[in-house]
Amino acid sequence: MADKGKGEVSDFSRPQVESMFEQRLSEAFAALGMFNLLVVGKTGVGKSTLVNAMFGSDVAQTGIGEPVTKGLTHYVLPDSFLGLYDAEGFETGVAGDEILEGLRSLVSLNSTKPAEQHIHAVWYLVRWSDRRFEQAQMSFVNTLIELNLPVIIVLTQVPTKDGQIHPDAREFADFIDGLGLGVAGPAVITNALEDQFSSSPVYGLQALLNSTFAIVPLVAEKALTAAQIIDLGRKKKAVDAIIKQACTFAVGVGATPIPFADAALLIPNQITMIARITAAYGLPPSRSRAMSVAGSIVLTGGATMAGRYAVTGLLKFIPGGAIAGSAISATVAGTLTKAVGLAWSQVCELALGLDEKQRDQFWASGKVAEQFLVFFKQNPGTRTSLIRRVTKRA
Ligand SMILES: Nc1nc2c(ncn2[C@@H]2O[C@H](COP(=O)(O)OP(=O)(O)OP(=O)(O)O)[C@@H](O)[C@H]2O)c(=O)[nH]1
Ligand SMILES: [Mg+2]
Repeated sequence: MADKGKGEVSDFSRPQVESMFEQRLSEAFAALGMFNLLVVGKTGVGKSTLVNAMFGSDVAQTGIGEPVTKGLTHYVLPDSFLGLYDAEGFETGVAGDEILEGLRSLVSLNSTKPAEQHIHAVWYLVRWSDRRFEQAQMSFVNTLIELNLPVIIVLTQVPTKDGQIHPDAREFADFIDGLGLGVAGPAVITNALEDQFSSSPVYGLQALLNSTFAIVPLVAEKALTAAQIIDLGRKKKAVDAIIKQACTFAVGVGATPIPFADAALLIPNQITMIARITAAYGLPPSRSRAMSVAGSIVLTGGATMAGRYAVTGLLKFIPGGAIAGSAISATVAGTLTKAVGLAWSQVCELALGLDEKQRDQFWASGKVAEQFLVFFKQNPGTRTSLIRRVTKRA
C-alpha cells in the first residue's frame, strides 16, 4: 500500500479491491438491520399483492419460509433485511385463534431478543367490498393491540376515479376509524394493483408507507427504507447522507495534501461508500459477487484513473503547472469522492429500474464500468471544479 513518505504508491490490485468490496458490502447490508412486518387479513384480501407492490418481489415465493404456527409463516428474504410474517389463507374464527396463540408465544419469545428481531409493524387488511367489519375481526385486532403490536388497518382493493375514493369505501373507513380500536392512526385506503377493467389505478401505497414509518422503531428504519420500492426519495436521502460522510472523511485525508500517485489512499473510503450506497438502495446482496467485480473495476480502472487523469492531465494546460510540486488537495479529494458517490448512485438507480434477470446481467457485464464513467463525466462537479481548484493551486 501507500507509503506517503517516499511519494510512491502501488495501487490496490483489482482482486484486493474486489474482496474488500465484497466484505464491505456484507457489512453494509448487516448494518441495515431488519424490518419485520406482520400481514394479516382474510384469505384473498390482497396480502401477497400488497407486499409485492411495496417490496417488489413475492417475498413468500422467493423467501425462505419457516412456519411459526399453523397458518402463520415467517419469510425472510435471502438478502435478509426484510422479514415477513404472512398469515396465508387465513379465515377469522378458529383459524384466527390459532394464529393469535402462535403470535402470543412469538411476542413473548421476542421480548427476550434484541429489538431488531421484534415485529415492527402490523398491517391488518380489510377488503372494502366486504363492507362489514366482523366481531371476530375486531377481537383479532384487539388481541394484537393487547400484545403491544402497532397496527395499521388497511382497506384493500379500493377503486378510485380521478383521485376520488369510492364513497362507500370512504364511509367504511370512517366507520372503522369510529370503532376506537386503539390502532395507529386512521385506516389507510389502498389499491395495490391497477384494475384493467375499471382502470382503477394503484392508490395509497405512499400513505401506507408513511404510516408505517410513523410506527416503526428507529432500529428498523434503514431496513424499511432499503426494502420498500415505491419511494425513491427516501432512499436518495439515505444515500446523500452516506456520500456526505465519505466526503468529510476524504477531505480529512486530503488535508495533508496527497501526491497524485497516492490517489489510492482514497480507495478504501470509496469502497465503503459505494458498498453503503448499494445497501441503502436495497439492491439484493445475493448478487454481491458480481457487484464486487463491477465495483472494483469502477474503482481501479474507472474513478481512480479518471480522477488522477483529470488532475495530471489538466495540469498540462496550466502555465508552469509542475506536477512535482502539486498534490491532491482536500477539496479535490472531496470533489472526487462526491463524484464517485453520485455516479455510483446513478448506476444503482439504473439497476433498480431493471427486472431481476436484466439486473443480474447488468452486474455481470462490463456495462457497469462503462455506465459509471458516463455518469462520472457528466457530473457537473467533476471536471470544472477540478480545473478551477488545480488552477488555483498552480
Ligand atoms: N385490482 C386489485 N386486485 C387485487 C388487489 N389485491 C389483490 N387483488 C387480487 O385478489 C386476488 C387475491 O389476492 P392475494 O394477494 O393473493 O390475496 P392474499 O390475501 O394473499 O390471499 P391468501 O394468500 O390466500 O391469504 C388476486 O387475484 C389479486 O390479483 C388490489 O389491490 N387490486
Ligand atoms: Mg397470499
